[in-house]
Amino acid sequence: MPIKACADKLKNELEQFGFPPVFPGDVEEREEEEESPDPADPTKRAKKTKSKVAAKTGNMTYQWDIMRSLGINDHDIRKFTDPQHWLEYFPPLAKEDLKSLGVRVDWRRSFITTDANPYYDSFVRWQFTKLKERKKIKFGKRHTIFSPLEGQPSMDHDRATGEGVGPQEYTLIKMKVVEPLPKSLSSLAGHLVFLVAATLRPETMYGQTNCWLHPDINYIAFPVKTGEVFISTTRAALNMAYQDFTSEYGKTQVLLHLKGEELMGVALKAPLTSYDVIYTLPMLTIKEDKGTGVVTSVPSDAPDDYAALRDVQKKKALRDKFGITNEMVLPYKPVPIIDIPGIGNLSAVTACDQFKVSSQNDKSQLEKAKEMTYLKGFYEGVLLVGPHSGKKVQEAKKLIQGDMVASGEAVLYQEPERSVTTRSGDQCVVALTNQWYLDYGEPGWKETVRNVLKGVRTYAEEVNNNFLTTLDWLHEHACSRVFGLGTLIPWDPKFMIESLSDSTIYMSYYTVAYLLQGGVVNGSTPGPLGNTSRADDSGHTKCGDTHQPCLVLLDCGIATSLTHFDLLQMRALFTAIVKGDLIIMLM
Ligand code: ANZ
Repeated sequence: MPIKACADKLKNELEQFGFPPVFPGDVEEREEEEESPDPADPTKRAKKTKSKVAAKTGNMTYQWDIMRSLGINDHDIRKFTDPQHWLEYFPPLAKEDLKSLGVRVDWRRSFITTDANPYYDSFVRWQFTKLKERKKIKFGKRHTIFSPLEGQPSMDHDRATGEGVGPQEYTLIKMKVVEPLPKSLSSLAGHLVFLVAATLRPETMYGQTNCWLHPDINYIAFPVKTGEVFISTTRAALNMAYQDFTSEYGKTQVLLHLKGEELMGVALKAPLTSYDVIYTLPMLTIKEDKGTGVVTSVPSDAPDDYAALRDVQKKKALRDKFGITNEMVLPYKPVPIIDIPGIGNLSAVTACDQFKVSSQNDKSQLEKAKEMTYLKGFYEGVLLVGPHSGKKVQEAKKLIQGDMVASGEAVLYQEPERSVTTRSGDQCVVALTNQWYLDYGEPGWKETVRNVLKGVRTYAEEVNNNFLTTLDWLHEHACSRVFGLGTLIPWDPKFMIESLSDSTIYMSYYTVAYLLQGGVVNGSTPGPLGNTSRADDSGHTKCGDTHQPCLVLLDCGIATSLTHFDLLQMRALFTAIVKGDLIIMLM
């Protein structure tokens, strides 16, 4: 995938800037461009320069410059527009470097891991055919981190930033704009218009007192499939468009561009709250790159909301600036909806008082207040209102979410937990995409793995615990893609096998590679075993059918964090179990 992305980038540069290319501006200027701050979050670019890509490229923007910095001449650089050339050019150089480092390697076991090598290709096809036969691979629409530019899911190793980041589910609360529509929305007359607030706390909707918007953030109004009109940030709308909210997949039709300040003091009907009408008010700490930029306010349980509501109630100048009248703010008081033992039924109020939070900008004290209320609220809080009154928050959360979704008052929405950018620089969304996936969530398969784990002795107890935790959350995992290099899915060759899925047990290939290939990395000549057969469509090769015990060596080198390490090992375990082979894990 990165090879294909770099080859394509180079090709585009040559098409755009000629050969040898003449780029606009000199290198210094280009580096400055790269460092200019992101208007939404000035701290962001500073971090970006330390990213993996920046560390590897020294901040060079063009692929051409990167190739040149490797000492490759202009004529030869051109050849790198073909991704296959990378596979021929770099392996011998890497081998020389490793040799000069004094690394002791059995070079007979070197091989290339794409379909450029028919032996490895067969091995992967065999593995996936087996998984398919045992019904462990399924097809369907899944939520995945997705690059709109590349038109396909973006897996960990495709990313420049955001490794390990997954989709985060929010409940979108539909807050209906009361008719007649205010002046700024008058062109939408005849439509049902909703401000959609992203929340992780649907069970607190009984305590809503107002809705927050940032006066300086840009919002858009766009139609969704149901005929209703939603208002959110453009970024959130794009995520929704990739989750089948809009009539055309991946597209939003913008009806209106609006600045937050144009939407202040708008009257709304919100679900579950005891207040008949609530109003939009300004909050200056809203983040543009999180949720929809529309935030519902629950001052009884959210310290941020209590502090901000107090600000608007106390500061007349602030109200006047945004045309907020007294009736929109002063009558609204925090409503007791959840009791937290030891803190009480207005936990945010208690916490803000205890930590002397001075305003919505008092970040450090707000953090302490949130720490005190959130965790305890989730585990020990008990709901005081509504049909689920008396139930624990933990339990009520899903029930209330389900009720609101069923009644059409809320919808489920996902976005990346944190910003994810691809190696080609695209900002990822969460998309519903059709793909092949490994069903690691299947209870029977999980149970087998759990039983195997009982017999696994680990040096540290923590490792075992991490395995069990990973096993708990592991669920469906996409294993197909449409872009990059690799092995085609044997039964559906318009898809390719995602490259971490094909390599969960690739370490076992080392045990036979020297017999099959004898060190010819692309397998172009047969090795000592003289096996020239390519896998047939069932993926069977001589190697696969002899059913040799499969030795799975797990490679710490590709694990970037403990979580990843667990995940890879766990996936290897799932795969190996299906094949009924012997597993030896080296940790
Ligand atoms: C109602 C609510 C009640 C919330 C409650 C919290 C506590 P974390 O956990 O940090 O991800 N929110 C949503 N979008 C936001 C944005 N763009 N900028 C600032 N805050 C935003 O926070 C999720 C919560 O942050 C969401 O859940 C929302 O407030 C707020 F007792 O909704 B909550």
